Amino acid sequence: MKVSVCIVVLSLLTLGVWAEDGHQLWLRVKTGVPVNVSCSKKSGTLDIARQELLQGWQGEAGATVKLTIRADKAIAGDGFKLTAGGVQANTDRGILYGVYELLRRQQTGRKVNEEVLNPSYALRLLNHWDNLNGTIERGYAGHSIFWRNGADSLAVTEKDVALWKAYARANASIGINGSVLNNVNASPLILTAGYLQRVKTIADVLRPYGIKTYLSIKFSSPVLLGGVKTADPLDPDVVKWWKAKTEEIYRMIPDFGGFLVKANSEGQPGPQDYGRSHADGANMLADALRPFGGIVMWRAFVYSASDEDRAKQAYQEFMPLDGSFRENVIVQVKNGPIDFQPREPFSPLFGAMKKSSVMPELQITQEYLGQSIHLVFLAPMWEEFLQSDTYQEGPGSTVARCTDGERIPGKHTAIAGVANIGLDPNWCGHHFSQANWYAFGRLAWNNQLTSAQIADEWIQLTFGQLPSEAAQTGNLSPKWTENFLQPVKQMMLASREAAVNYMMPLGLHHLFAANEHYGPGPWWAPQRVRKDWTPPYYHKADTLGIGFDRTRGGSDAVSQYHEPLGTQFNDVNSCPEIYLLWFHHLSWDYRMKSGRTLWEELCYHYDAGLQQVRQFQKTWDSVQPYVDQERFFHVQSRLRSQCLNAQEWKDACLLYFQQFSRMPIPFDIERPVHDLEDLIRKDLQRF
Ligand code: GCW
Repeated sequence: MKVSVCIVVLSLLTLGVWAEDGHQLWLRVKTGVPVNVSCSKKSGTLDIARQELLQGWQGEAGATVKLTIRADKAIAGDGFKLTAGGVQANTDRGILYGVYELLRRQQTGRKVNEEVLNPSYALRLLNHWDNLNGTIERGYAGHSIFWRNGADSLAVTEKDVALWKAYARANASIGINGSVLNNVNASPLILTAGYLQRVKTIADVLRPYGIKTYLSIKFSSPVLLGGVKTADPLDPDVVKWWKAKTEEIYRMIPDFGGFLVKANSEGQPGPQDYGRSHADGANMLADALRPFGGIVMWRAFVYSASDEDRAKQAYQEFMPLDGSFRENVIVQVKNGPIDFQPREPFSPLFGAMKKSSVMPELQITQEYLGQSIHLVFLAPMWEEFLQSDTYQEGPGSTVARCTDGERIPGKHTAIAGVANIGLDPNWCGHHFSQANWYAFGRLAWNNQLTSAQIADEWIQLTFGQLPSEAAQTGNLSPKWTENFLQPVKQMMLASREAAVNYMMPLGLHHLFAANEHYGPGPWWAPQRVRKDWTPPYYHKADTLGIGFDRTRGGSDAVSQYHEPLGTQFNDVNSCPEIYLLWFHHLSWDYRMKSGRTLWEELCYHYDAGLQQVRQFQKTWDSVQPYVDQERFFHVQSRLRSQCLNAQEWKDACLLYFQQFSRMPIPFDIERPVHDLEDLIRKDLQRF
């Protein structure tokens, strides 16, 4: 018995198959090649840089790497220069990023040429929607790494510190330099002494890794905590309260980053409760922060239950305020006009507000993209968004260029991603969701990177082996590249379009079952629920057709886009088919470019999505010899659940819409396997 166990273990080891919970993310190197590091300065950040080199060096054995802090006109902000002999930067943080880049190149077998690399955005932030009781809004990877419930909720343990360090290191390795530690649906308690003390402790751990700490605040805090009668931003007592609170924070955390605010949105209090504008609210906080160099990130995610098309409301609210925000306010805008759907056109606020700093908010946590069950690589979605042309000053004014300071010289350039990190051993719930954390950081650093390059790097770092080890196991060999890297990369790159196909193709959006935003619920529309929170508001299916008419004859959302884009979206013949039902209500027999009817095309998309997931299963099974068992089986089991869910999406949407189209599902498509009544019953039972 013992002998056979030994043989199994030995053969697993020789196959390179080792147990693995994924906790190491893309940072797996334990023993580097010997190297000398020389640096004329000492600091916590530089110590980390040195340590990383000693641990991860894969270059020439015994080489000396020089870390030089010297101003250079070509190097901007956190940027750095890679040279033959080492890394040069303006700041310690720049050195750290340079070291991570150097190691990444070595570990993925890329060349290190003399090159300057500057970040696209000065501020590259994670937004944690972590509640102070430890739960995470839209979190699918366990509880918060920062907060917990119970009697010992504020005690800082060694385990906490170790985890925060590992978190900070992972972020630093991809250039993330800020963390908002709590949910935008903020508890006022975050600003009380006990919690601020914990924030200070976290800030002290994150600081050497170049990460600044920020907090979400509740606008009514002066009333809830300070006994002030109002939270009116123009009231002197309110101004005084925020000033004092801000000073208190900076006494504890001198490099505190600032506040993130969700106001007058989804029931949160805000300046409009007192007849004031978003600018009044943001500016009051900005004034309190300015003496310390802090910033306000004010969210544009606002909409009300009015008759106005929800997709138009943020623009209507914020455009008139352009030019009235203080210099240290950044307006934070979600990528799409609705809400992190599998596919949306970009929000028209990008390229529109020219006198304010505007930052994109992306969602790394897969609230609407299969959560931590589905394998969906989000880089293609973000690439599509960043490379969308706003035409704000003629062609080439991509969202990327309008937000990184190139086209609209904003005072601040920034980007945020809603984190997908929790206490699960693998941090993100799904091993492949780690790739989304990674991709966000890489794109925040360089918004011109392609999804393919990011996938390539991530796969190599996460599943590959070091050049020094690969010599023995053959893991970077052509065989590994052909049998593992290429198919897995293809799967990742196809995965977002697959999700769009089986959930909401051709511009459909928000067809989710209530609240949980996972399964399908195109039918869901109880009387008591706000219309704009129900799927029929978005798909508008009836016997005549389907889609939201946002043309000039409809809600006219198209006119919020610059020309010629507005006209392109408005005209059904030039509107890209990926956005067709976002902008148009069309008859079921509308002729698509393929020659099929709209109904048939919809059917083929839903089916194609399901088939794609089946293909992912085949791909993943085929790479088993190259993956450790733990991660292999975990992903395999998630793919099975994804496949079941994709089948539900297809069946639910096709059978539901078929009641209106009254047309057959094309006969070469696999038949639904569910009954519509069962799916609806199952869904409604949850409420
Ligand atoms: O996407 C929606 C989510 C809410 C979230 C809100 C927001 C934090 O369903 O859970 O609240 O957006 O972004 O404020």
